[in-house]
Amino acid sequence: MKMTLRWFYTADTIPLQYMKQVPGISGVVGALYDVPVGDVWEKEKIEPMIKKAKCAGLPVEVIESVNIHEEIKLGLPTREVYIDNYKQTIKNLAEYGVKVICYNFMPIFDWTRSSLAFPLEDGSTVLSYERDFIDGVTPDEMIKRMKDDSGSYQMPGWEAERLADIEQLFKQYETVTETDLFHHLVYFLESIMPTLKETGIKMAIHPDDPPWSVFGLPRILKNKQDIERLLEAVPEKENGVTFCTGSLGARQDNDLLDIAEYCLKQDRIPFVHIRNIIHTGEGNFHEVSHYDKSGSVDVVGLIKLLHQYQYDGYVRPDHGRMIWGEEARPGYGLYDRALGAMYMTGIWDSLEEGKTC
Ligand SMILES: [Mn+2]
Repeated sequence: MKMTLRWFYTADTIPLQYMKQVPGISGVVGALYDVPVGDVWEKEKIEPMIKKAKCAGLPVEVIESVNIHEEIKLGLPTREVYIDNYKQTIKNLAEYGVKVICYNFMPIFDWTRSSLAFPLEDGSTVLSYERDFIDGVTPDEMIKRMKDDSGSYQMPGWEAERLADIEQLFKQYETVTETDLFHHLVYFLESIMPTLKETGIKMAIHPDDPPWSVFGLPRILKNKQDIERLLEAVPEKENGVTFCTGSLGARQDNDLLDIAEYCLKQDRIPFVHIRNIIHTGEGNFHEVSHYDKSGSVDVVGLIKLLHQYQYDGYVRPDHGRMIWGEEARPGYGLYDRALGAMYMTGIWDSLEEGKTC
């Protein structure tokens, strides 16, 4: 298990040195934030990002995310240009030591929440999801809420330019079924497969967040059945999953350990996001600390399972609470993620000890 932290590069308020001070951190999960979705990530831009992290002693071997252009998701003939660009981006990233690319295939919205600062009893704040709220607002109102809640921070996946023409985007998806969307994903993966084989890079799809349809848009990565269908349709190891406990765990009928074991058996999890949440009603949940007893996710069980499979891929604490008066991008303060990282490393190490007895 390689423990990492997500890093927002030039937009991050947390110095790399602080991340390095968290014991057991082996690298950061990086990205470029000034390249429009669909354009090639040029080497001139990749190099300074990778170098900056490397100089701080934190290699970037995972990228989160190289987002997929809507025309690929929509399956339009013009997707070929964007697929070619994606292949070039993969080649460029491979030259700088990148091993895994995290991405998602959710139409329009990367992830959705009703609040980015839901107060917990202990005075900390977290991200939350209330089904009735989301069901009762328009996408425009939703975008405004996200913008207001995030203050001056740019939330990943909520880039203003991309969401400017929201009505047009929704119109384009009117005739796209879940089956269509799935075929478009398979087409994309098959098209880039030779490049993945040539470079050794693995793709790790992030599950839908939340794992059900929002605003009537199709969703194809919600549960075990969806994951099975994808792994079987494109059986190469380069087609993997970002196992996100917070996303998949938002559905009470998802058995996280069962899904994880299904994927681990086939070596199909290049990247793990560990986030704990608590269910507060059907379709309602909020995030909590990574501590197992804080929420509904069996964090200890998952790490035991990873250890059982001698997992050597990348893990990162996903969203943390905002604690100790820290001001940072919602979900991505340093303090609670550092606690989470140490907690997970501690569980892992205790299992290592057990092995030698
Ligand atoms: Mn995640």
